Amino acid sequence: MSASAAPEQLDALIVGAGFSGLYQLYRLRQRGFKVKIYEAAPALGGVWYWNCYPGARCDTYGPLYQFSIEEVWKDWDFDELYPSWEKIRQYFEHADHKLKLSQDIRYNTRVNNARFDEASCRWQVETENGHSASAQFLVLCTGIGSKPHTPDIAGLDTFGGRCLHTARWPQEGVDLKGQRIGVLGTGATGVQVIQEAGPVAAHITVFQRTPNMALPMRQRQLDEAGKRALKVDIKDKYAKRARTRAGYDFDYLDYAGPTCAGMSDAEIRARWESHWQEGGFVPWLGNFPEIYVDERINLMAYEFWRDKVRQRITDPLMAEKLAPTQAPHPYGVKRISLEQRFYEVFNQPNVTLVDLNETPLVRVTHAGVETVGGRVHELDLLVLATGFDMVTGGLTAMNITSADGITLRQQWQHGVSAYMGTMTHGFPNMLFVYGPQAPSGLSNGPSCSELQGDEIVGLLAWMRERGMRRIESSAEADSAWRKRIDDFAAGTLFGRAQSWYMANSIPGKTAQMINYPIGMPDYLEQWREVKAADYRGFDLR
Ligand code: NA7
Repeated sequence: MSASAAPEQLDALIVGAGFSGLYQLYRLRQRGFKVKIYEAAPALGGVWYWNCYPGARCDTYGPLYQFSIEEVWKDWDFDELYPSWEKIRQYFEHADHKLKLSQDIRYNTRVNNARFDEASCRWQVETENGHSASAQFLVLCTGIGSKPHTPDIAGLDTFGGRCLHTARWPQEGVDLKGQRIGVLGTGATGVQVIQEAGPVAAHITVFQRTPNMALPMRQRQLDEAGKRALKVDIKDKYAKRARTRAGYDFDYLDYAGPTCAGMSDAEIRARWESHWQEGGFVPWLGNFPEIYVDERINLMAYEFWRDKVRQRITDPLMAEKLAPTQAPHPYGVKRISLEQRFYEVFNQPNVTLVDLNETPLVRVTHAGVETVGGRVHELDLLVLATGFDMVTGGLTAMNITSADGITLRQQWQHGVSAYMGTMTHGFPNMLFVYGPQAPSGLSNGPSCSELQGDEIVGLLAWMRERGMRRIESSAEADSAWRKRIDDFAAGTLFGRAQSWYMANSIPGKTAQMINYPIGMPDYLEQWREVKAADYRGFDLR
């Protein structure tokens, strides 16, 4: 792309071509807005462009991991219940073909700077490749996992082998066969890499800080009948997303019931047994709501999980590391991952588990990773499955400056306050979807992208109908929104784990509940109330 002299004039500039950005493009264009997406990658798909590491796959089952737009879903099927990154990329190409998205996307165009100009009431935007735009609205759709986190580890640059972050995996792939591989991190990504590399690597050394309370995925291949079965009632499934806490087509009401009060422990465990056979997120999102607030029920849930997992691990010492007797943190308040053969990998003779709490990492050397006591784990490939500066990182990575010269980074240096999870005071006409203080990380991604996205499209169309040009959340509304979230979270067990939900897994980040934890129905109810009061909390002109 060559630098163009005059700024591109737009009604709305969207940053990011993942689910939320593409949905905004499609819906705003339908409403007659002149709109473009600027996307850093050379293709659409958001995280699914960058995260092409071996085994990368979605933890949401296929029918719910799509747009609810009939034109797109009616002739699309995934070939597995939980689709791989390769298939999700093909899905985005299909959506592009159907909705003609790419004609309004500038690829290889990373937004560097954006500044609000009060006089024109427009955002002035510059990109890394020298392009510029002037837009009335800046709609940020950078997703929750677009800024990879590389920990500050001594000697990382001295490593003689290859070191790769999973979110910057080479597009041409990497042959893991016969290699001595180290994997740092056992989050959703680490689990997937480890179970993929296990069968082919010469040796794997897993560096674990916190055990993952992973659940059985119960993956299956889909034949034609299986694909057809998943399409039955699909419209009802999409409609139901607005009525469940996490934007899925099931909830605790479908599996556990509204409460476990009055049930014996044996009855509760019997219910969990059937959840376990169901697999996927059912033992988590389909569980009794008490698991988030009641320490006794939560501990029972942990012990149920622990005992199930330990049955699959032959070495008792290994079992104690992966599923400890004492819960490392409450069950379900840190992102649970789905696994297919993760625990069996640790029964292989070529797998070493290093407990970083027992033997902390000292440095990376030319040969590998050195832990306390001088032991060097020799490696050919070091995989950093160390995650992201989740939820806010993609937003604060851009130099976004308010009319008063305050950057978004400065604005949020002591934590985020963002009314309706959509705007922050001082940054007029800048809206974000599937970002901080919206359901986001506590919701299925496409569900939040669409349901919150519809509210934003509706808001911008409402303004246009009334000839309004400027919107800004009030400082009071921002603070009240943050308080609502903080107060709710304080009554739960979320604060008892270090996690990206609580924004405290990245050194230096202000600890706070960073998503909207009260559930999708409540979030949408807040929108209904705000709309009924002519968008109360927003200053509109
Ligand atoms: P996560 O879930 O943030 O996991 C990162 C992992 O890396 C986790 O196990 C961390 O341990 C570990 N980590 C991070 N920094 C370090 C250091 N300095 N030393 C040792 N270990 C470290 O990222 P993922 O990529 O797996 O998943 C992100 C989301 O993408 C996921 O939740 C889904 O929503 C999709 P910790 O647990 O903090 O002790």
